[in-house]
Amino acid sequence: MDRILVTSAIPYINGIKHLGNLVGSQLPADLYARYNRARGREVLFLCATDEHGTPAELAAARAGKPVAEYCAEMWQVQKDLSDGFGLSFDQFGRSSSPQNHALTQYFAGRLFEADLIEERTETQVYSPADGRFLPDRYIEGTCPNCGYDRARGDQCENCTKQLDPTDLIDARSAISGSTDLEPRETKHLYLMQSRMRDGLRTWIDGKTDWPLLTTSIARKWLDDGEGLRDRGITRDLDWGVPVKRGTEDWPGMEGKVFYVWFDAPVEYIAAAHEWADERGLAEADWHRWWRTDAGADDVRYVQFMGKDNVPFHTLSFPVTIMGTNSVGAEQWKLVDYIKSFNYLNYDGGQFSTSQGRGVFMDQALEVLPADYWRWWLLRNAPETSDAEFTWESFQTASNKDLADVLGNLVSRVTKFCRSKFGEEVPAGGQYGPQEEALIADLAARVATYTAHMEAIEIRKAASELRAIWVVGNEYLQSTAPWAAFKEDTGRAAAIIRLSLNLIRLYGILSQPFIPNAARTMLSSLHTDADWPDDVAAALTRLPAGHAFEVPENLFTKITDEQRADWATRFSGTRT
Ligand code: B3M
Ligand code: ZN
Repeated sequence: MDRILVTSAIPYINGIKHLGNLVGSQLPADLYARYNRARGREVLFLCATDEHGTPAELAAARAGKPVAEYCAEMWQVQKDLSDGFGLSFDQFGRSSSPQNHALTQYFAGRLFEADLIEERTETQVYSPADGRFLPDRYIEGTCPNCGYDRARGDQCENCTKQLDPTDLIDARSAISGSTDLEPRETKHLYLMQSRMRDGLRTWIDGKTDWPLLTTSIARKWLDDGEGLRDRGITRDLDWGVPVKRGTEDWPGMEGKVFYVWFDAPVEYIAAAHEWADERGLAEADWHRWWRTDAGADDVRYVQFMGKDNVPFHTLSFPVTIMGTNSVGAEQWKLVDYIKSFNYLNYDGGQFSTSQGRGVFMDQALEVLPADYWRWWLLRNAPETSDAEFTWESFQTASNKDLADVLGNLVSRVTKFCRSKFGEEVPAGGQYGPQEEALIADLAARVATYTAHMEAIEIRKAASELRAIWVVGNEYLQSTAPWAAFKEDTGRAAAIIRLSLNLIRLYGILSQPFIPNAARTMLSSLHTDADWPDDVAAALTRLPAGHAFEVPENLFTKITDEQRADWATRFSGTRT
């Protein structure tokens, strides 16, 4: 496969994401996209903000802003933070884009043709004072279970009991406070997922190489009768994609919008359309990524997401794609591999957006540059079980791996060379048995690292990368060029020549994890970043006489005072 399509779950627009969100999809997706680019493959890496639904409306109302304005502002905030973390999206789109409106309506039309959408009439709470139907979350009242007077129509926050709006005592509108609420009939569209059960099962059965976390969730939902029940895909809201069949109005559905989980995955496709439009490219340029009838057959499509998003990506969205492909000539691409993640916890509890608990993306960058965070988060990615962030573990990983091992090697080698041989790769001496042993060891390790990256085994890849840094340090320690220099300048020159090439190798291999440090390493060596398929050859790439500069220190250590300070600063909840 020479072309790789990568998508990350698209973050909700309401508010800044915490580190648990980041490591659950966007960051590992970036790792994989960067790795594939480093291998010379053509990559399209897409993400976006998920802008529809009640949470967006409520957050805008809390901010006292029209929802469109709120979303535009928060998109910019999230975009800047993703740039800050070095997330190398080719497009960071918006699910509210015109392209997504059109594509969502197109898919709905095709699903209707495929007999996978049904109209149903149901009864919901209407508020004449607000002039609208109220979704469960917009209804408040007293909890029949505990007496809490601000329970919501779907759940009591105080005692956690699941509720129906009709259970509430003295129910009122959360928008206007009006208690004049009445049941009214309203029509909605249902996606008949249950009709696709067999097709979905066959498809999932074929995915024997997928992570167990992904397939076990998919199977659980397939087996459980509830899991694949037909889902309402429309809502009585103002903000969202208006319900249409393609470009035509849908009789009886005036004033309604699609449910956020119907249009959000379509944004993966729409983001490619946005990408092409913003660059003045043709339709064919994004179709070749997404339509197998238009050149996307040789694309490998990999999705990244937290485990709570898996049902939507293994069941609902595939129904949209398979159903659409069953009518008409246009054939859309199904996902080839789904990498999903468990949760990251924060210091003995959970990260929580609603409670403001943990470290959020903006705060993290105020404390330290992105590479420190990227390294810790990816090295501890919650792949096979939940993981836990503690400041101690963060301090240790940063100080040991980044500062002591990698940073120290780069600084010792370049500074020693500058002081003894000047700022160019020294000539003289020859590689001997120690170099041969190192090269053989590294060749095996680079092969292992590559295999882990291909398999998206992130923790394993990180620990192999760390081992690759460590063997370089051990080599330097045992060959001791500073001592050798006094007896045999040629020998010291050979060791340093190899070590400078080692820095180049590390720069290339480390790019997906710590892109900023890697860029500094490679640019201070004035070198390219060809993937080291042949490690021995790669370690001779910088010849004697090749000029370099001593880079700034790559990493500084986290002091105990800083650690204690941050632990206190981030112990409470954010306001
Ligand atoms: N916004 C949920 C989440 O951020 C949702 C993902 C949509 S992916 C199409 O966890
Ligand atoms: Zn209660």
